[in-house]
Amino acid sequence: SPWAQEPQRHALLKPASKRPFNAEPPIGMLAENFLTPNELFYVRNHLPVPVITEAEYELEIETGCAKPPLTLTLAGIRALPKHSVTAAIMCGGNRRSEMTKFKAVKGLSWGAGAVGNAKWSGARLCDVLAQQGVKPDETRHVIFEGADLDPTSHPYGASIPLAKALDPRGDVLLAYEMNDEPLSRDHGYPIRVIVPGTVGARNVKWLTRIVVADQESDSHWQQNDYKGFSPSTDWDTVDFSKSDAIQAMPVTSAICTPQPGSRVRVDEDKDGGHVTVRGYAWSGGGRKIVRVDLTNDEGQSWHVAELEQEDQPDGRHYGWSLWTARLPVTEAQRKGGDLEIWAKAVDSAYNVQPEKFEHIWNLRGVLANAYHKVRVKLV
Ligand code: MTE
Ligand code: MO
Repeated sequence: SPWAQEPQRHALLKPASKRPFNAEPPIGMLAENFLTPNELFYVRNHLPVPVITEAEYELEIETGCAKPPLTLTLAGIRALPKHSVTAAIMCGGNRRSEMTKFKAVKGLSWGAGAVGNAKWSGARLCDVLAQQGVKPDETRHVIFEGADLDPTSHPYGASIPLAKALDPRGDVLLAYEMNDEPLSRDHGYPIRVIVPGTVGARNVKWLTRIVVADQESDSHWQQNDYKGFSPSTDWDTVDFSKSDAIQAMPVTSAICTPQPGSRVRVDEDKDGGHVTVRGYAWSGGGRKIVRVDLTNDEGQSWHVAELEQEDQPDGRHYGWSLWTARLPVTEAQRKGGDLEIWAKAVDSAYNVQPEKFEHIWNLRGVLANAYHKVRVKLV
């Protein structure tokens, strides 16, 4: 069985599916650490985890340039200049379970935990490609293939624009470390590509082949999945060839604590009762989070959260931001006993989350970035 050699996983990762293994950590724990602990980082596998030994591992690079294809070993990649970047990786289907409540979508029912933030280290892809003589070209693509094979022996694959791969500020890495540890098998041992600011699906794990090409990857996941559509497009009308593959992700945020349905204590202060709310926010394309707004009265009053984030320039701000807010609670809200808290984030382009899922609904349930709304009980 191809499933006989799956790795051990942390007991707190709750599977959305077991074969292939897909799981997110308890969302209540996500905002506890700026760098998500490796063993609690969500796992999204489409296929069985391949078995790769360091001795056998090879990465093939075909650039179509005058130079012959290059084969790199793990030692060869480790010998290149080492570069680190803090980047969140988020699945295109993160928060799908909220969108499907509006109207059913097809896909794994992710909560808000199909995201994690880590320090990734490895060689820069731009250095390797430049060394091979690859010249900037706005029309070309870089295709990545994994060692994980589907039942017809086709590998998992994805592609990104060549411009992103060659941009030194793009920070695309051939990564061998996650938070200063060697990559675990679930996260792509021994090498995965990290494409900061870009949807999880393009961050190909167990990377075995890189091809510079005139076309995007022809893989299922590039062509017929991970694309957005109009709310009026359904399975009988959808034409995947008509939509662009998702690359940079839109701005989003989520409330990690309190959890929906939980009983929340009101803190007594000299200026009245308050509840403390904590969560994450992130935007794709290196756009920094500039503000997170919270309301507990359906938007009549907003409260600006305090941000915890790395000091990185805008356009290269790939890590997530954690945030904390203290929300005042009125006497009437205390008497009523119920509170609904909403969060929305704003990025450096002043993009803001849409209020409702209704107008961004799409049949695959991707890009689910409406306000995060959490209802709690006050005690
Ligand atoms: N790479 C390979 N080879 N196979 C996969 O199934 N899944 C992709 C991406 N890279 C995948 C892959 C998807 S959809 C996501 S969201 C991220 O890996 C998840 O990365 P993680 O499991 O390290 O969190
Ligand atoms: Mo994903």
